[in-house]
Amino acid sequence: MERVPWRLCLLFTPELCAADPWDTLRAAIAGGVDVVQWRVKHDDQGGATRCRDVCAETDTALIVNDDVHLAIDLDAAGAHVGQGDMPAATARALLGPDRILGVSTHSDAEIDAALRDGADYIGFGPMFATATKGFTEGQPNGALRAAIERSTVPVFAIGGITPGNVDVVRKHGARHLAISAAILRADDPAAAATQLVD
Ligand code: 3NM
Repeated sequence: MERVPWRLCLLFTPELCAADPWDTLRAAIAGGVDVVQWRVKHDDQGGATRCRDVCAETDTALIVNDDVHLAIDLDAAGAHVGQGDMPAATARALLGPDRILGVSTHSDAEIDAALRDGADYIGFGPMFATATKGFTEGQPNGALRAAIERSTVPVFAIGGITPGNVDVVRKHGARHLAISAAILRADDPAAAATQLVD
């Protein structure tokens, strides 16, 4: 089995959901999300545990954003670190060889460093402007394809991707997506996930 077999990552932040977060999470998974990233910046052990349990109902992989210790406590599949979080090399050492490490990247230098530090996948973005992280513009045309060619591990395109613009990202070579608002805020999260994965 591939080390990172997933295609559609949901960045799950309960407060961003338009409807009940747990209904939204279950619907997103039913629609085609195959890895969930718990992305909550404050301490919420109860929420994280519930997220782990909902993922377990369907054997959906769980990745914890930023908090490597929480990832280990929850026995999650792995952890994801951004450029301002714990250094990737430290995260790699703490996670050990079996858990997955994801790293956010935005440039060639960050991609090279992430690979050197042992990332199993990288996020690359932003593809478009997105309020979720306060980016006002996307990467230039061609940047995603260059990142995919440069990387030896799967590249999750991220940032402002919606069912309406996913074709553009796909044409630039994307085979892996990481999505927050377009699923969490959708009227029908399952349908949004299905449109993205199709
Ligand atoms: N990281 P949405 S863009 C968390 O480019 C995050 O590193 C990004 O959420 C990066 O799908 C982003 O709502 C926001 O735009 C993703």
